[in-house]
Parts: sequence; C-alpha cells; structure tokens
Amino acid sequence: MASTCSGRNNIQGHPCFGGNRHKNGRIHLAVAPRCNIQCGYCTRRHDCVNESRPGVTSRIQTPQEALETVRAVMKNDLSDIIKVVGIAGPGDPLANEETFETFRLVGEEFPQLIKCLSTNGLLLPESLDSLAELGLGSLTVTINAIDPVIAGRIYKHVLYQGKRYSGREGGELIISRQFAGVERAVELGLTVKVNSVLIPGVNEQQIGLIAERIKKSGAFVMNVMPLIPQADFAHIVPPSPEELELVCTANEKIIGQFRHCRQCRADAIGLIGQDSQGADSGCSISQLA
Ligand code: CLF
Ligand code: SF4
Repeated sequence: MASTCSGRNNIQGHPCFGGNRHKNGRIHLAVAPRCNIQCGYCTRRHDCVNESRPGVTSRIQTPQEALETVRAVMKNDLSDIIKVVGIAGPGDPLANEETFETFRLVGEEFPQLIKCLSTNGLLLPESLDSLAELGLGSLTVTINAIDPVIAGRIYKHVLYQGKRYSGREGGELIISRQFAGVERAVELGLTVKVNSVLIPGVNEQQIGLIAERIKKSGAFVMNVMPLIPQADFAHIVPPSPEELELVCTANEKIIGQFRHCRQCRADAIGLIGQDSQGADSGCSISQLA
C-alpha cells in the first residue's frame, strides 16, 4: 500500500543533519552485505576490526541479531546518546531485504529512534513507499556525477532487473534513478542528504553541478567526502583538507554543507568519530553514507 505520509518527518537532533554531534550519536546495523553496482573506489570487508572507513564491518548480522544489538546498546551507558538507527551497508541497503525487516523489528521496539538509510539510489524509486511506511526519517543518496559519461567511469557496472549495464548506459540509468528517488523522497516528507565522493581527475567539475541539481530537487544538505583511494582508484591522490574546504565553501552558496562526516564504518556505534564498535568511526556503504 502506498504511504500517505505528508509533511516532513521529525529528525531533530540527527548528528549528520545538523543536530548536536557532541551529544547525539547513532548505531549502525550491518545487515546489508549485497550490492547492485560496482563503484571504482569500493572494497568491502566483512571481518575487519581495525580499519575505519565505509564498507567495513566486523561481521554481518541478521535482522534478529541486529535487534539484539540495539537492545543491548539501549540498556547500557550509550542509551542516552543514541538517537538514530542507521543502515548503510556494507553493501547497498536497498539490495538487501534484511534492511526492511530490521527497520520493522527495531521500529516496533524503539519507535523513538530516528530511522536513517544510506543508498546508492539505484532501487530508491520502487523502495520509497515501503520505507515511508516503515517510518524512515532521513535518507542519504550518494551521487557522484550528473554527466553519464563520467558516471560510467565511476561505476564499473550497474545491475538492474537482471541486466548488467556499463559505461554511459550504466551512468544514465543510475543517475536517472537517483534523481527520481530524491524527488519522490522529498515529496514523501523525508529529509534528504546527498553524499558525493570527490575523486580528483574524475568528477571535481561535477560537484557544483550536483549541488545545483539536488537543491532544485529539494535535498536538505550535501556532504562532500574525500576519496579513500582503493580498488581501481587506488592510484588517485585524494583531495587535501584544504581542497575539500574550497569545494565546500563554493557549494555552500548553493546548498548547506555537512562538514563533520567521518566516513564511518557499517557497524559504528556511538558519537560520530568516537565509536565503541569496530575501529574508530562508522557509517557504511562503502562510500555512501
Ligand atoms: Fe549513519 Fe549515514 Fe545515517 Fe549518519 S553516518 S547512515 S547519515 S546515521 Fe554521518 Fe557517518 Fe558521514 Fe554517514 S558521519 S559517514 S554522513
Ligand atoms: Fe556498492 Fe557502496 Fe561499494 Fe558502491 S561504494 S559498490 S554502492 S557498496
């Protein structure tokens, strides 16, 4: 049944959407191992306890195990700070049925927690009614290009409805799905953040154009993240903090910028940058959330 959700969901206090990140934390549930695209910068690891970057997790949990993790956390000292339950990987949450089941289970028992999801956006248009019914509050979509040729360089392939797309064709497909998803999410009252991975020599000219287009689409905030050089992009020198700052300052004239991202792990728990699980920090989707 389509959701009748209207008006903006309440995500007050969300540390990645302008809330107080020194007081408010989040718990990430690593229930989503599978992905439907291959980004050139992505390496996922499921057994990693000492690496602090998106796409890594100590282990994958089932929805029931994830619920038990939330129960345990909400019984201990962290219960006062955890305001958000997020699913951000280590693959694409929307490519994993477990994401929906986990939000259902956790939402029944902990309705006070803001539900947050981070995705590459490929399956967003067809997933949004279910997500709105589950009470999703905040959504992050990672958009790295608006030019399909450049997107084709970033996404090695895109798997959609049993077919594999690559190059310009794959780029066109994912970009159209991402923007259709962002616009529909805004209509449904979700608060939307767009993450963009700044990849020097590949998409730096795209970042300002993405900012303009997402502003028109109704997104709330943008988060430009530096490339973590891995996989096919291992040879690329990532942007320096100063270069990143210049980009954010230019973008700020177009749309608000989130500047405190720590490129978290898929199993992070606690305040951003001070997590108690896995390594140091925590959101996932290999460079999504
Ligand atoms: Fe997690 Fe991502 Fe939700 Fe935040 S993280 S799913 S929006 S609750 Fe935040 Fe971590 Fe940056 Fe993500 S600091 S990587 S932006
Ligand atoms: Fe999939 Fe995220 Fe890795 Fe891209 S970065 S291949 S969307 S898991």
